[in-house]
Amino acid sequence: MIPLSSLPQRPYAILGLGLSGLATARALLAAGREVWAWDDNARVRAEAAQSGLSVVDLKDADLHLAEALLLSPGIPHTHPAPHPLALRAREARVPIIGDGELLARAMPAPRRVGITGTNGKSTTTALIGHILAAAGRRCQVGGNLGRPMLDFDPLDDQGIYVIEMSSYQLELMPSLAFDVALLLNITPDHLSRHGGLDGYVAAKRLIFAGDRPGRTAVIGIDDDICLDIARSLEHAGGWRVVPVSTRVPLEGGVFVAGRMVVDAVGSSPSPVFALDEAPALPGEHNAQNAAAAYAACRALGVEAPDIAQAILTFPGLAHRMERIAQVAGVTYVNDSKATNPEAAARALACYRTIYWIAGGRPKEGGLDALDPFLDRIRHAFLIGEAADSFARSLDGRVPLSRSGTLDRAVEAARRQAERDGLPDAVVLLSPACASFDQFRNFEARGDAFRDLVQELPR
Ligand code: UMA
Repeated sequence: MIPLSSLPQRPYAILGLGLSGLATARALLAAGREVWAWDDNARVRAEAAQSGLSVVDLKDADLHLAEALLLSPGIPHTHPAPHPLALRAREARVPIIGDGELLARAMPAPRRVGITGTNGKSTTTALIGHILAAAGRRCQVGGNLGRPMLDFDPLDDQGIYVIEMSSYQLELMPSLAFDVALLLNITPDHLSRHGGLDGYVAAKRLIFAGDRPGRTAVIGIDDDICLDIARSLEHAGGWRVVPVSTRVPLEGGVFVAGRMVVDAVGSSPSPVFALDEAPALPGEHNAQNAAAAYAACRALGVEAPDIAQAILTFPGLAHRMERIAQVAGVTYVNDSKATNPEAAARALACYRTIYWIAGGRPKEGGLDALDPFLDRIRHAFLIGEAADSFARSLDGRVPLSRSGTLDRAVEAARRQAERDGLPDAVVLLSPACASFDQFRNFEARGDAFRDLVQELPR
């Protein structure tokens, strides 16, 4: 936990008692600070009160007395409409900040790596943490990835915080400057929350807002928005900009040629590692993640061969194209985190002989995103509420059966994959649906898949 005893003594109002709000409350209380905790959900409030937190209805509190309103990242403060308590805080001239702001104020010395972008930021964050740990660096990894920043261990000036930053979080942390800031890519996302694309891009640019000596910006330049941002940072000066591309060779950057990551930051380009040797990083999107992580770790002084070695042993993130096992020549991959067709398409793009387990509670919109990859599917095994609608969409284009439940789907996929005996066969759980019809959440669905695979006859 981050020690917050250097912070001012006034009370802190906390709105939202999810992961980050509760971690903030714990850290402030441990530092002897007064906490006024509130959540709009009565059940959450009751649980917080039961755990000993002082629940205070912030609409009746005198916010002038508070040092800050600590806002959970998911709670809007501008668009589509500000939360009423954000308006009250503004009227009372109380700063609205997030947990990372307290981390920045309490722990100025350790180095910080911030990772943002529309896609790939969780994998890149975890990969950087993996490489740094393998290189013997003391680091703490979290942020939007799941571990709240105030749950981090305190570090000295040799330590490194590796933080995944969402656009929501970036708006709430004016002092959280980064020594190495990564912007991977930008495509439209969270638009209503940021009042449109311009607002979303402005939030993402905040990753470069702060000032730290010797700072490095690692920017994926394969989309026009990020390319513009890279150019404007270079033009403005103050940052060493390292561009990253999976599409074009770059002078002074890191790029991917074929499946080889090439370091062209120095005088002559040198190949550093082959992506095909990293089983947890399939697909073009992971090529960008790996190249960006490489550039960031070089900026932190890790030697190229050490990075190359560590990338090969990266286990990947749980539930995201997570390779579970190979049984009787068939590889089993858990991509339970793919809760919509776009995410499932990214997984289907990575394999050529797929026994696909899909379905659950369907999202709005169709399966069009999957069209380019349907010829890779040897058979689809459909489960959950989506089984009928998916079967109607895919009928005649993909051989399919309605398995109903995950256990039946795994068994049927195993039998068919083993019977076909094709090379590189993959049984892929990438549901393109939410899990709530049959599971508590996508993690429970992925865990159930892992258990089923581990019980398969070897
Ligand atoms: N709440 C209110 N009033 C509201 C809205 C919410 O009181 O008007 C309360 C809810 O009842 C709930 C709490 O606020 O109890 C939830 O807060 P939160 O949704 O902001 O989430 P946390 O649990 O604190 O988790 C946050 C991040 N969530 C969001 O940004 C939405 C987590 O990212 C992050 O892992 C966690 O902090 C730890 O740092 C998740 C996420 O979905 C993975 N991120 C988005 C994304 O990746 O697209 C940005």
